[in-house]
Amino acid sequence: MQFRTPRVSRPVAASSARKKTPLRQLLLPPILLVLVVVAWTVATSVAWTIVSSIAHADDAAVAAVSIDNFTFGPSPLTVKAGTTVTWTNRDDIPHSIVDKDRKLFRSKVLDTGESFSFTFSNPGSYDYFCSLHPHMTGHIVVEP
Ligand SMILES: [Cu+2]
Repeated sequence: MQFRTPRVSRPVAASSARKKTPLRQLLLPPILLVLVVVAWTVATSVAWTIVSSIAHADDAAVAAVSIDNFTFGPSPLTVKAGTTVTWTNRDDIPHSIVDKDRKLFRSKVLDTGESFSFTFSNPGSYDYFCSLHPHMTGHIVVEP
């Protein structure tokens, strides 16, 4: 009986208060840790998805052809459907780019340093030439 009275009146409140504090201290950090780890995982995966999709889009979407010394290069050039090909005249005389059938694309006469772009939407095999120097020819293969 002498033990019970002190236990119930004072130490219970003290011990329950003592118990609550360590419990919070023990439980909260793991929860915060889990939240931080989850947030970090989501953030990094979202960032990685964005970065890789941008890198992929850059890889697939554009290709370049240089016109130099009466030559298109690289030729043949193989690209994926949807790629935009840009021809740049690096020769010191004017050139142009026209598809063989004269139906798909036709640039204006490009002076030195000027460019012309065309997006190849459909898979196929495309011959083109320079209308000023018809012996200048190039070839592009568009894959699905
Ligand atoms: Cu030419």
